[in-house]
Amino acid sequence: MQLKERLQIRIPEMRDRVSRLLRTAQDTKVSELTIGQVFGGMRHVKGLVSDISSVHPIEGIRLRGLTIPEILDALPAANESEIPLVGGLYFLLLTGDIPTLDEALEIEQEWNRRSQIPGYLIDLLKSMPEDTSPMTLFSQAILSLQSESQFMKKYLDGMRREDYWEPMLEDSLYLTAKLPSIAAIIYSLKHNQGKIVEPDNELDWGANFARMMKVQDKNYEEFSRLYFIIHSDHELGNVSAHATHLVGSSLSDIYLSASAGMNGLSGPLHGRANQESLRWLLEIYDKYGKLPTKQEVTEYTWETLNSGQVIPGYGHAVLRKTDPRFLALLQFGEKHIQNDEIFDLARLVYKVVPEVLKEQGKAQNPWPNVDAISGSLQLHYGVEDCDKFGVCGFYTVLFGVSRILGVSSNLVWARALGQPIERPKSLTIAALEELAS
Ligand code: CMX
Repeated sequence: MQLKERLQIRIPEMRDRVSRLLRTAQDTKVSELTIGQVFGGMRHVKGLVSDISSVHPIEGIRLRGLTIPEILDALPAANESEIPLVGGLYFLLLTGDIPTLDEALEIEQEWNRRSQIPGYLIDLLKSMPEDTSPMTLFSQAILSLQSESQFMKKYLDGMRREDYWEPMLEDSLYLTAKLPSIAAIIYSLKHNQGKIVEPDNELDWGANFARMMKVQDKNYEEFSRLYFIIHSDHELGNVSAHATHLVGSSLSDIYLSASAGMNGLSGPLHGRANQESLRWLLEIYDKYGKLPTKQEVTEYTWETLNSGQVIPGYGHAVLRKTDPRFLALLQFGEKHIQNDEIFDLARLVYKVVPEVLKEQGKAQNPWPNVDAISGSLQLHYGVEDCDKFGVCGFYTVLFGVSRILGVSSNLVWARALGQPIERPKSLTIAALEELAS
């Protein structure tokens, strides 16, 4: 496999760089910590290392050093597609190199070889109460594959530490290959009487997902590729990435680790914001029974803030400008979507909410993140977030499908570089009081 061969070259290079750093600069200070940061979710504390992505407050995410527009430009696309293959993104995340079309297609083939879903996973999902949340199903589905872990088998057989990354890579390919099917099965249980569409091995990851979702509009294939590329990673410190990394640091395999990450993604302040954001847009739309005016959106925004709630999809812990992932989706929608009042409302909200948040003066970042618009686009293609019981959360599953590409790449590298178990120190309040006195 070209991917594995490339990693066999990259890993020794990176090991050399890390051991040189540790040999020559082990005691160099990286970060100082204040009491405000200890109580403030460790914001801006530099305590993790990953080359896979980094978030700049103004430029936004860079995946392997490339901005979102650069990624969309640089990665290879198949046939007549405008949006690159997700397989190419996975190659880039894992190796740091922009793949050729051949290398991107090889990942797609590797995924297709591993795409079969075991019967027990489907039985498990079918056995759950009908009103189970989609993210609970998603996390359980990932966890249920744990008995397939090559890493665990080889670990128990006494594998050498420097070889850990290889079965981790195999497990990561095995899991990521199945994610589009797992998501589509969850959707079919919720919306299509559990009628499962088998993956087509001739199709790529994004197109296969669109097919299994039974979305009629062919453009959903392109949208799915875009969606899965832009949500894949957002630095190692965000909750889903960090939870996966933390659990993985105890040498838990990818299934145990990624399922923990997905439980973190389910929170309303993180990945669930995409469903909260659409719910908020639909509430405004329902209130006025039509596309509201700018004035009406302004009033509704103040009502939400005055009732002590946040405006979902706006603000960010790191970003201080409009999220480029938001802009990528906005541009896609403006090119491909006409006459959709919910998408138009998301665009109108973009004109209103930052001004209101600035006037309120609390949020450090009044600009939208990716979650402010993604739901309006999914809904345009007929993909719903909520089921007939009013249980919502399918959009967070879609975020998770993509995010596992990033967190699994990080775990392969954590194994390759022999990263240790994570164990920061906690202090009592009395200890902090003493420090402050
Ligand atoms: N609406 C209203 N108030 C907001 C706000 C928003 N969208 N964003 C921040 N604030 C408020 C905070 O609640 C905080 O208020 P208090 O001082 O009363 O506690 C104040 O502004 C300062 O917060 P901050 O430093 O700007 O933001 P944080 O780093 O603490 O939190 C985030 C970041 C994303 C949790 C926050 O902006 C938020 O709740 N946004 C809405 C939810 C959302 O969109 N989450 C998705 C983030 C992206 C992702 O992970 O997927």
